[in-house]
Amino acid sequence: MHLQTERFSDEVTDLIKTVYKDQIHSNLYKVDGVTMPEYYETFVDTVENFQVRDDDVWVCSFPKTGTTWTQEMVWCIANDLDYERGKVPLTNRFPFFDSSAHFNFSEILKADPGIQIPREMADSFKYTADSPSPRFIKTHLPFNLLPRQLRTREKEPKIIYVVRNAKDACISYYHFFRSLQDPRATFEDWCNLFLQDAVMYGPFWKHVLGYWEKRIEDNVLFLKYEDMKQDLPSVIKKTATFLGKNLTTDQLSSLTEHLSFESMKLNPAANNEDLVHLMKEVLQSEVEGKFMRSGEMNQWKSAMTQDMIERFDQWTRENLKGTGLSF
Ligand code: PPS
Repeated sequence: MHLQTERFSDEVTDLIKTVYKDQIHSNLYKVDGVTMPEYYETFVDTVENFQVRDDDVWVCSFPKTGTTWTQEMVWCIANDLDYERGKVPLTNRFPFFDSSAHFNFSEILKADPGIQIPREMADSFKYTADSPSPRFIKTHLPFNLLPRQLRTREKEPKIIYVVRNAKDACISYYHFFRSLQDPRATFEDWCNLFLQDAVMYGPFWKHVLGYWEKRIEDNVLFLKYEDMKQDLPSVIKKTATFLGKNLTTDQLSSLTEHLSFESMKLNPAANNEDLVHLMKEVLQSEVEGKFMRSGEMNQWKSAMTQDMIERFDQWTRENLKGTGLSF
């Protein structure tokens, strides 16, 4: 399959290289309007022709918008709060479909045969394809890059999208990459890249709106990180209804507790520490940083300058005008 590709200007390309130090992430381009590593080209056909199943459950999101939180919620509801089976790492129970596009693991293994790469990461597409039903699948791909059977509705699995306000998503994304990539770039450089749609999976608003437009379809549920923070039990109930499940009052309160930031941070099966450890090993980063970092809303109030806040707000207003979506 051929998708249209486009390069960034030299100025943006230089900035990208100050943020990402590894080969794959520092070579970003636009494929069908989406910022992806050139290495993604290797997988375009695999993704396009991926065999979707009607009983799959897909959690889709832009990075750092509450994906892991939503995955754990969805998995627990769909599996009748089976906390015992929930001790298996989330990356295994709920594979990250496009994770193989981030690292060339065969090259990494050639350089360092001792490195332990879990099956679900070594070839995430194959691992997902081979998983037994019902499959739970995470992806950061925007709607226009999803497998054909999803886009055309030839298959109609459940799709749950989660979004977070752009400023906090940008801050969370920065800290995550800072801990992995030890960048020369400043936070302001990162914000500039974010606003220019030059971070992986961008443009942010195109990503969000691609799924927002689909929210009216029966198989799509659209959630907000901020609603989960403000009233988690209501979001759990809404998600349970969407998944065809009924929770008792006790189950609702036990799941609310299980999904609290404090519980998830301490839960080795859901706090992604193993994943971060592996990525730091691969990227040879020694920068401190936790996946479960702050878990708060409105971090931008103290993290961004007034000028940057205004730029983000203006950009948000322009992109959301007339869409009915607001934050
Ligand atoms: S990823 O790597 O894209 O999948 O990251 P993602 O899971 O989307 O986002 C990580 C941010 O979500 C926060 N998080 C939570 N917040 C509140 N409550 C719970 N239970 C929770 N679980 C994860 C996590 O801390 C990251 O946000 P920041 O702002 O960096 O803390």
